[in-house]
Amino acid sequence: MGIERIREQVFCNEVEKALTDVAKREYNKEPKDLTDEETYYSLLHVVKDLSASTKRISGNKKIYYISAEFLIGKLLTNNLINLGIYDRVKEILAGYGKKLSDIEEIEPEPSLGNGGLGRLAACFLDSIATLGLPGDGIGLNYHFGLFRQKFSDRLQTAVPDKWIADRSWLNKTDISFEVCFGKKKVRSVLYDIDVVGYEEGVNKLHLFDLESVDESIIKKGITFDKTAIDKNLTLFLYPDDSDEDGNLLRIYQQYFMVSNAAQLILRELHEQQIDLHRMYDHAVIQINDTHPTMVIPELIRILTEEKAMSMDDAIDVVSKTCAYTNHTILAEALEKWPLEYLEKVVPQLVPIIKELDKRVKAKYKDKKVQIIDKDKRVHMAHIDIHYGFSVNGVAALHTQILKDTELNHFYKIYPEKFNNKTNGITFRRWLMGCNPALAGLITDLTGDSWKKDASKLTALMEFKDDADAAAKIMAVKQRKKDELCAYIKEHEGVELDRESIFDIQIKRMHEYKRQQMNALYIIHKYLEIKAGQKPVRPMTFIFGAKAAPAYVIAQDVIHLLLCLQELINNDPDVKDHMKVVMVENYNVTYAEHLIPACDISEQISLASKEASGTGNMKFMLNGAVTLGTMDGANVEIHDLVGDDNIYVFGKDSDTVIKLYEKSAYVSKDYYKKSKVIKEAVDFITDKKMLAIGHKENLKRLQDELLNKDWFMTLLDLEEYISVKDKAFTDYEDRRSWGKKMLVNIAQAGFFSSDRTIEEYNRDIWKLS
Ligand code: 26V
Repeated sequence: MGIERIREQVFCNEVEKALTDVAKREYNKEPKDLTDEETYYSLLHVVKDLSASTKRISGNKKIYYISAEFLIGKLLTNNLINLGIYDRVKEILAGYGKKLSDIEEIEPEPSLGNGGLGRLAACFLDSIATLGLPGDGIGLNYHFGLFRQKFSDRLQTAVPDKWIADRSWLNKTDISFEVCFGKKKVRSVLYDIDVVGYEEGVNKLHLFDLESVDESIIKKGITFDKTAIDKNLTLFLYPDDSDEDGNLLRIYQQYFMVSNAAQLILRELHEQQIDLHRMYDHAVIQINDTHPTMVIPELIRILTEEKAMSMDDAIDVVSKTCAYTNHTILAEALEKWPLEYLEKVVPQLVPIIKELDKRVKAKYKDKKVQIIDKDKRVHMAHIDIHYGFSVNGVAALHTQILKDTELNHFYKIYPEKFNNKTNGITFRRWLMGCNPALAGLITDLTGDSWKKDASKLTALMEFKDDADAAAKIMAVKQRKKDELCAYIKEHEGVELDRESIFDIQIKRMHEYKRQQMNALYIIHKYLEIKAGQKPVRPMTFIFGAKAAPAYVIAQDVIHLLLCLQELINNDPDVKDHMKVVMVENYNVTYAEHLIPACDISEQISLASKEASGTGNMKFMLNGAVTLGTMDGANVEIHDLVGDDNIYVFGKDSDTVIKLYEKSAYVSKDYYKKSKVIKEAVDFITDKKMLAIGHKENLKRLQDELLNKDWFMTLLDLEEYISVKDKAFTDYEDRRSWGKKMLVNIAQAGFFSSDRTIEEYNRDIWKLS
């Protein structure tokens, strides 16, 4: 028996003993007599103890990943896998007549993120620890996170999501800092969550909370007094910012996050007696989108005001410590705070920001690179680019667009700062965790070296003409589809056809992602079936998405989908040929059930708008075939799998960018030209729809498509319909479809976040 195996056995015996001890102490029961809930809390206890006794990763230099979001998902399974005891715990529980999957259900999901940006941060923490790199996340401990979505009257409503239970993965520390907003002072309390690397040591996710936070100020839904800063700061992620108080609250939250981050980092450097003039040799700060940007002026402020450093030196040191990642080119998401707001919230930073701006203006005449513009708005990304040493985009195409257009003025000044880091996903959660059957099959076919080196997945390519291997992959898919049918029946009350094609679009609800285009396809199919044209095989369309509460059109698209669900699933002529289901409160846990069961992965954003996408990678890894535009990382997926193993459609990014430049897109023209488009768009307000839904919402959405359609839905609709029809037809050639699935899985290794983090470390962080 190898040393590793012996260690594992000792560890496993310890686990069983520890579980017995906890059950006795906490519940005065034998483990076999515990309820599922008691079993979960006992396991939580045991796993927390185990990770606390695992070595803390350390080194000469450390990465601090500051992010407003960490969408970590449930942690029990993940931690069991990474501690190397998942199978053993499953066995132990089976011995007590329990299923680990039932125990997993008990865990509340922390809702500390909104979408791809937050989930990426969580994957990165997993990979940083797995690679044994010293690196901690720093963010906020939102008590209610992002809202919980409920459907009522086919509309989205938002309610608080209380994810923190008495016992959770959070460990309260004795670290606490004072944070000043001008003369107003509040105190923080730090909570940590252990981040366990796969068969490695642990790092930390540091989540700061407000000491005086008060949950009782929440009124109806998710409303509360936005001005009660000393009570509300860490209640919600992305509180409504449709008014001034909401905007100010966002700035309060951001400063609270970075002031705490700066104090924590300086405290750790002080403990190691580091000369702050060489801070960059020991610390690197990755700024995840612009939300943490104020860490730059805040560090400069502390170094000059409290550490007696000269302004020149402080700017130099901080600029060599901070690196920025851009995650979007959408104008509305690029933060520009009115100087007046910053004066109200953080007056102490304003002189520093003005100084940074003055230096830029003295050096560069180009107005596009100013920090403070003529309307006195502070461009947060511009601070990052001038006063950080690295600027990266998150997929090859995205970085190219930043260089060529969006940030071209900066690229001309600092070409050496720009670099690409194509996103990735952790295979521990998105394959081993959510699809153990597929992980096992890959190991049976190729060995398990892919677990430590995902590029080894290409060994599967040897089986690309092996009918037996393809059949096994398809059998796993069918098993996951069966499981999903049961899950959706339980959670949504909708019965799905296990033999239909599962076509899935799950992501934030946004016009640029074009869920509305998918809806128009569904209408088109519905009309075809009503006219007697039946599909060869039934089709199932699944959606999951939350819409920002103040984003009206996004709410309308949800309404449209829920109306279609009602209409189609109850129409006797149609329901045996197609089903629509929009799942409620889509989150990481739901994704873990949906992704392994997917046949066709919908990645249909308007080219140039989706920075990368990471769901596309998760689907590919689980053997779904992509139907997508040449946008974000879809471009790289296409390069890897080739034309035969992906369905591509739509205008490319150059064409789209030119259409915007010339204001040349007129949606009405497409509507008038095409019968198919006209029929689908008209149907949104058909009397059948109005009998189910609200005229106000449906009409508003239809008018938007006809008169504005900013994200060019109708531009690509006809091609989308024909390419999607082709994919559905090809699906019937089961042998060749199995091969497509296999090639997708085999080529997915590039999208491991371990690869992404190795590149961040090699090019940006340079941790020794
Ligand atoms: C902006 C806003 C503005 C309005 C309120 C809610 C909200 C929430 C987040 C953001 C930032 C959007 C940035 C973002 O999430 N980008 C996504 O980052 C992923 C990881 O890099 C990437 O895969 C997605 O393509 C990109 O959309």
